[in-house]
Amino acid sequence: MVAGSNNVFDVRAADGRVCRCSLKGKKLKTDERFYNPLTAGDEVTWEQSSPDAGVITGLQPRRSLFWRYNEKGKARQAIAANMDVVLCVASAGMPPFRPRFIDRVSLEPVAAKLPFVLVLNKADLGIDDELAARLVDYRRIGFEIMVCSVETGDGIDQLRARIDGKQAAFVGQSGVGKSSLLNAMEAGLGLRVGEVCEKFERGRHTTVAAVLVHLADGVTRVIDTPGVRRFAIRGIDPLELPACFPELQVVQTMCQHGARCLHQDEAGCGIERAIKEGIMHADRYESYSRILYELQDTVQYEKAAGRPRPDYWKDDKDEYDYE
Ligand SMILES: Nc1nc2c(ncn2[C@@H]2O[C@H](COP(=O)(O)OP(=O)(O)OP(=O)(O)O)[C@@H](O)[C@H]2O)c(=O)[nH]1
Ligand SMILES: [Mg+2]
Ligand SMILES: [Zn+2]
Repeated sequence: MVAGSNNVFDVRAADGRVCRCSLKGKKLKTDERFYNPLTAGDEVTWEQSSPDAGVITGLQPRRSLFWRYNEKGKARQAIAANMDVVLCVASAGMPPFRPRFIDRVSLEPVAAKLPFVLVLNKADLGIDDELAARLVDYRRIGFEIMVCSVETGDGIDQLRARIDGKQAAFVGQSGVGKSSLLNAMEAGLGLRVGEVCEKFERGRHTTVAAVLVHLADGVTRVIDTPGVRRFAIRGIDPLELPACFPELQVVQTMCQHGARCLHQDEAGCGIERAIKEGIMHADRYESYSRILYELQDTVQYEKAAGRPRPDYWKDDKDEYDYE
């Protein structure tokens, strides 16, 4: 499946032809409820109905999936499927670098042990000391970092080499330059690129739906995804959250309750010392605590009420709330 929504999906046949397809019965049988039945990168079974059209009959098991929680639909929203690597694109400026957004995006790849690369684009706008220090810290906890600029061309060849022969999903805030990077890696892709709003320094959601594109070598595939404002997390057991933060594996060895410690004021918890000793960055701990609170709050609410939590976590209140 290369792209699609609203029961119109483009499927790429083995010979490279793209056929416009609908879903048989408008639904697919899946174990879990999703906001959208299919996303870019999915592999499907389908039947040809005319030379350029067909009907999708089933979804092949996904080898990997990148998703977020859709607040409106109250379900997981699949963003990209079957990728070998997730590249989270961030920018040095316009829009500003948002580490807590990156932390959220990294959870699923870290938990699934899926290769994860943090791509810092717009390096031409300058990397200040604070940003440089964060990159060093992300590298320290095991994230792969690549620095590049579409403007100067720096790092583009390295990025192209990193995804060679793979299916690679590009995710991140709107306006960081995901589509621009893909266009820079290969002439003729022609993905739409948008301006960044000067006033709020944020993108304009130029890419509106995920799309899978085959590069000219015939084997490398990239998935361009729309930028999201807020990256909600649901459906992770709070006790499993620490496993999504590599540095907490070290911290737990300093806690009396070990792997059962959630690092929130428990007796004998080592988190304070760990932050002082530089084992966990204070801002990463802030990220972790906020997500934990969100997860616990949902779990506790739903346990008490026996129904889904109401949607009071509206995302549009704060222009600058990117996490
Ligand atoms: N200065 C500078 N600007 C860049 C760079 N890369 C992209 N841009 C600009 O950033 C703006 C947004 O780029 P897009 O490629 O549309 O960003 P996107 O991440 O695809 O955004 P969405 O599709 O909305 O998620 C455009 O005006 C680009 O020209 C870069 O390396 N440096
Ligand atoms: Mg785009
Ligand atoms: Zn602890």
